[in-house]
Amino acid sequence: MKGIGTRRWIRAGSAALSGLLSAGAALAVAELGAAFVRPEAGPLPAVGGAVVDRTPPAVKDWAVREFGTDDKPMLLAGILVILTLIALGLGMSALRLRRTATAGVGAFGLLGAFVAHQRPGAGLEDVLPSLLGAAAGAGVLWWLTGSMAATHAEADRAFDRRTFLIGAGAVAVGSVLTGTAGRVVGNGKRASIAAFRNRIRLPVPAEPAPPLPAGVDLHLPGLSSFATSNADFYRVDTALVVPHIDVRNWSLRIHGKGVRTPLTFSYDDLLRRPLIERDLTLTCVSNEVGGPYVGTARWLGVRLADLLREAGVRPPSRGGPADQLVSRSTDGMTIGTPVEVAMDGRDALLAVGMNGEPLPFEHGYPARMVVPGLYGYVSACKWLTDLELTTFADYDAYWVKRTWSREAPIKTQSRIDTPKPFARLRIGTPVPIAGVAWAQHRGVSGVEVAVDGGPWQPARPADVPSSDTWRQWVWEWTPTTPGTHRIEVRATDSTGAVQTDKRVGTVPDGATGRHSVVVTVT
Ligand SMILES: Nc1nc2c(c(=O)[nH]1)N[C@H]1C(S)=C(S)[C@@H](COP(=O)(O)O)O[C@H]1N2
Ligand SMILES: [Mo]
Repeated sequence: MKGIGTRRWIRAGSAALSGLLSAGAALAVAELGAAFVRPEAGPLPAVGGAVVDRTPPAVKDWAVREFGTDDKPMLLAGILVILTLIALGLGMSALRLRRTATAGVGAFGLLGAFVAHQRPGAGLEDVLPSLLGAAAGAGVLWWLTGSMAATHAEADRAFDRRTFLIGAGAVAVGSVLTGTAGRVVGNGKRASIAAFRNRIRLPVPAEPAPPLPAGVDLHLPGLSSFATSNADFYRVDTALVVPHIDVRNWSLRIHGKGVRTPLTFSYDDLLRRPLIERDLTLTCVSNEVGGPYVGTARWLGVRLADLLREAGVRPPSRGGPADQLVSRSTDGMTIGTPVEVAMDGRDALLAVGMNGEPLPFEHGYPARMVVPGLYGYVSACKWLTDLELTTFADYDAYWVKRTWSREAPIKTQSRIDTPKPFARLRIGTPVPIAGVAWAQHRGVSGVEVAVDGGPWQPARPADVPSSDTWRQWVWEWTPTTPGTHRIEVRATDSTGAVQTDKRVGTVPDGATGRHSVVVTVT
């Protein structure tokens, strides 16, 4: 016969397991609920989204630096770890305080429901996944701990391991089935929206992109290609769940200060308008010197200025009262763009196509903004649903509330793509030093390379279709001395301004400094 001590341990372990199973059941039921309501209503995305929105900029910057695009899985993993600890705690306390612990599960459900209800675009139904989940979790905890919450002496008699294990097993199986059902329903909905997107035939552009000069791409190994494929295009956003918008229930509204005729467009309305196609380079303000958050795509879209003029909007220079255009997305992002810039004749687009297909879901389907010359956080709202004319004095957009600048034109930058850091080069063998440089809307006029702080050598810039794209460059180097060498690059924009060597961080309006690569010559 086992000693009392061992039995207590077994009961404690069973209680802890009950807590975990309760949380698992809650999440599974919530997953199923969210599949029917909307994915963002699930407690994990809702709480995660709330955490993202409240993360201090310094912490967010650290997370992006440490984990890059993996910051989101890391956040969800962090939430799951905390949830697991709470679940273990509630399970253990159910040993003595069954009612309180069960109520605790309910309280977490209420919290989840409250947070889900506060998320952008949420309706009353967004509370359902958390509430149903909490009910399931509370029920499971109450049921599994039924024979535990008594005095030790009683419980030692009442607790039957076999009965408990059968119950626990049933709960586990039920949770897996429920969670899987949720996944299946959710995936099914996304698949049907994806199938709809796949059937879209984008119209032929009224104004095709100017033909690319033959020499835009130097086709060197290790050098970023001039055109970035959708699969390779960087992604930066706050969305824990990539919005899958059904265009049949989608519209875009233009309204606000100085708008004579508020307008609303359906997806088909947009596709019926004359579309223009442009190669444009997009850059993120969070891109460190030498970083990867930059890419060039062929965008298809409506000229933003046309839509604004149709709504009766005048830029500030022509007496318009609004100097800020705030774009809003279905996931609650707000991005503020100077009206003057949107209407100054540059190819500011309300884009529907990217590299010959409808926008990928990750890149803003069904419609997004692309404004050459401005960092993404002040110009490139994805999953767009609303354009409001207002003033910078009256309204701060999402990132501006979080210490970033109101206005952020792109700073001239250049990057060495090849050779890679710490590459081994051979003495006496010529090697191409190559990369990309960008200064959208001003254009890159020249690129220079220096070795070990020596004289600046002119690199050969590739062709470009306009001033709105990045520019490849190459400089051939024949190493003559063994050892480590530092290769540095700088670009000059078309105004004649040379890229500064002054190192500043990404906050508040973009990093400066020069990219360099250290190589070993043997
Ligand atoms: N809805 C929404 N749009 C957004 C963002 C976002 O977080 N949410 N991020 C912006 C930022 S900071 C950048 S740099 C670009 C990146 O666009 P991409 O992910 O298509 O490369 O999208 C912009 N548009
Ligand atoms: Mo960005």
